[in-house]
Amino acid sequence: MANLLTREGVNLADFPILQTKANGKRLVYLDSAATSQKPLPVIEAVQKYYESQNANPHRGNYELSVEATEMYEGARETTRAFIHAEHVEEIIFTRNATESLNLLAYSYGMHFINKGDEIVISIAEHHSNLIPWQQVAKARGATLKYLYLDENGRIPQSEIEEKITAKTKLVGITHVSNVLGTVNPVKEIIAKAHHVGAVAVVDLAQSIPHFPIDVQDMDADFAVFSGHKMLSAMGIGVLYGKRELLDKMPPFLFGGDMIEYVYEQEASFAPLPAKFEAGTQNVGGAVGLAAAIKYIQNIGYDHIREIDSRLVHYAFIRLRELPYVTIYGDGGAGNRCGVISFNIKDVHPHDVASILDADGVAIRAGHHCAQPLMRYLGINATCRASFYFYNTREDVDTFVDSVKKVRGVLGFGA
Ligand code: 7TS
Repeated sequence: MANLLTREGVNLADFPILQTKANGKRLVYLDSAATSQKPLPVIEAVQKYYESQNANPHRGNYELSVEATEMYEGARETTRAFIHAEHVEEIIFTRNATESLNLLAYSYGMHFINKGDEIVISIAEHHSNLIPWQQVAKARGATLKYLYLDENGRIPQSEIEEKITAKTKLVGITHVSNVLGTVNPVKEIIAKAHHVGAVAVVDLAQSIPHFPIDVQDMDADFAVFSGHKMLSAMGIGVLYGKRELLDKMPPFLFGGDMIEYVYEQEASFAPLPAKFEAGTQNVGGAVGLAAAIKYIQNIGYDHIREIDSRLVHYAFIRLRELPYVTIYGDGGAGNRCGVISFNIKDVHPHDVASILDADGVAIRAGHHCAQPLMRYLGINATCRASFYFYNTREDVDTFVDSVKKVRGVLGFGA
């Protein structure tokens, strides 16, 4: 195999999929905001689990089940340390960020938000952190309010000051926008939420692959993320919650593993975290998540940030040379994650994605599950290229060369 060490010292041989072809061309994968690719240590940890460690945890009294339990609970501790939660029982495993947010909507929102209360979220939320709160607001007679963005795609201070008030009972905010890549001032927003007595939910889905997270330093009441965007398999996600809040919330799902005693007409429930983990859990997923965390820690967030920034900056410079390209959000590559949303004059994003696909370049086109944001920006859809540390400068070159062909292919002048 060719030398697959990139200039930045990342071992691309760890990512077998990046050695495959798309439409006969070298795959240039620029859709990591949708899901990241998986390195061999993660794939191997999951395989090893199924080859030699698989059993239903918490149930059996035999060696294998004990081992599966240790693997599962070990992954919980690895996750706790990774996000700097205080207590291990504050880590609830779910399927993904979406399920974590629905758990919160049902177990917190439907019980602790009341008529006349206000829920505040940003207009840039992914539907997963928007529709659950819409449902809560409708069911409970509360009002859903939005923090709108300035022309650079940032939340102005005045929005935070004016919208989060004594009526606000819950603030939901994404750390990083999956469309604009902008990094929101979550610490400041959480502080303001606490100042008015509201709880704050932070969506870490797009930030945790790129930034070190400290939920205590942030002072988040709840935080959610998906494993699959940070190198692990699909089907495992996390809900973090402060213990005193999780303790007072009723269970979301009912069934096996989450009970203490069950009688014909009544049941009492297990303490955290089991209270929120009904049914057989995704142990292989948790094992893979722990391996992904170790992989990220071995590379180091400083290094990841450096590579991300260099790639995004370079892509910005090259795209901005093209007069027919509109880039959304902050015009600079400043404080943003590895996401660039753009459109090509007169060309539908789906056509752009298809033309790039023929060159082996995988980008996303559409509304990115953020229709209210699209409407706010006055567009229907964008093209989105998203980068991670396994991308290279050559990937950016191939991408931009392909973008340059688009208008010509469709018969437009330059
Ligand atoms: N929150 C944000 C900010 C996201 O970007 C996503 C997924 C989710 C929540 C939901 O994550 P899930 O794992 O539960 O689906 N975002 C995207 C995306 O941008 N393209 O595909 C999925």
